[in-house]
Amino acid sequence: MDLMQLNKERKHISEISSKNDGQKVTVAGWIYDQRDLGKIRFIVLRDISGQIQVTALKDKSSKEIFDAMAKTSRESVVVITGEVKKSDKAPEGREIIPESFEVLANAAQPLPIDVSDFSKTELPKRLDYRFLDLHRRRAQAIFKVQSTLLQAYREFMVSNETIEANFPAIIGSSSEGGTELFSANYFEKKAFLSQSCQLYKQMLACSMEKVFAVFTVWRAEKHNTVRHLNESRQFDYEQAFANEFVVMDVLARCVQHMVKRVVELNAEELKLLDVKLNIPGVKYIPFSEVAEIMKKEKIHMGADDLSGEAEKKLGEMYPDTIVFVHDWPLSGKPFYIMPKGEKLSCGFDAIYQGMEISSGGQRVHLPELLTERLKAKGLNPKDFTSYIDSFRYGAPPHAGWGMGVERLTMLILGLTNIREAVLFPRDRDRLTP
Ligand code: AMO
Repeated sequence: MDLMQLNKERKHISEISSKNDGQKVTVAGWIYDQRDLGKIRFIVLRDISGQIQVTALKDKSSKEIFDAMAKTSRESVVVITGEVKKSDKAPEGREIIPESFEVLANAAQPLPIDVSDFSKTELPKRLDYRFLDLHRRRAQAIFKVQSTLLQAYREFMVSNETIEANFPAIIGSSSEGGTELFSANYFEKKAFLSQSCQLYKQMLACSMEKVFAVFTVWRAEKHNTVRHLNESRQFDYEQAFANEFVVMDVLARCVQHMVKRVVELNAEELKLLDVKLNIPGVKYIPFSEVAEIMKKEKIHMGADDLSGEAEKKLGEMYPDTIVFVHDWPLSGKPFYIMPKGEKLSCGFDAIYQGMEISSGGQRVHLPELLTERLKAKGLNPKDFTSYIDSFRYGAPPHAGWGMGVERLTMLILGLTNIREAVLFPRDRDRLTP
């Protein structure tokens, strides 16, 4: 069928119900399953919206269609036109009796991975064939939810009168400390892939007041864990005339809105993934109090950082809650975080379902103090000249945060490995596909 015509005539499978009984429809999709009972042949056809049974009877269907239904391999792409029939036996009470059957693309056999809903193929192999893994409804469900998160983030930010921004991905010096940088050749100069848009979003907020971005970051961390990627995406936010408490409140409302939208728009996907999702509550705890709790619980954590175990404990104590751990020790936060007295800082981490989803804080907007903080972290202020200078000509106090897109997706859906939440993961061992 001509593709223009197909686009006009095609119905998505989810639009077809028993109410369409007797109507002629055209559907297009992938053959998910086939069954041959001799005189009757079934196909389960899948498109992005759902699945439908296609039933052909030896006596009633044309021989051509009856044969093609058995011959065409699983995951091949077909266009079927036929009559909708109400049927108590078929899933969702309806099926299609085919009148034409056109193969648009054959799928080679055997398939290298199992793409059924009950697939037992292990994650590394599925990622080797990610393009095919994305035929699976469960994989599709994860990225439909992620798409809602991305849209809901923009929705919230736009309603919050925040300006969307883009930032350079190639940078001249570190933004998160000296380590963990991927280097790149940039003509005669040494360059790096961006670890965050931190310095740029700060410079921008000092004129545009409220800015946000969805930004890709690269970190050359050598460890291979189920919660880290070498390339990940962040929801970034920065606001002028704000301290950490102002932006923690923005983060809480933003995540609540994002979760609410997933609940509203992704009921099918949540059901398929067996996830019950609640709009999270909010809890604020100073770092020192968390340290006390963990001491009592005999859970190890650092003097200036939480451990994975401590994050997990917070998740158990406060399920379905965004736990803001604030008044963080200064030594545990980057150079750009504003000190609070000698030992503490205006930095925070947000923990959700037992894992860090975000960190942020009020920033240092005073050039002299910033120079001092860079030196204290063993960095050379000369490498940050334009950043420091940007605060010399009228820069308001400001604060912000960054939140992992894949981390949030993983925690909302209870996935055990962050790689499930990235279309094409980049980790220590993986550069393709
Ligand atoms: P931070 O480094 O804590 O802060 O990152 C912010 C959030 O991004 C996610 N994240 C990661 N996700 C997967 N793999 C990684 N390797 C990885 N690293 C970070 C986490 C984390 O909480 N510029 C600051 C933010 C700010 O202060 O505005 C920053 O990048 O969810």
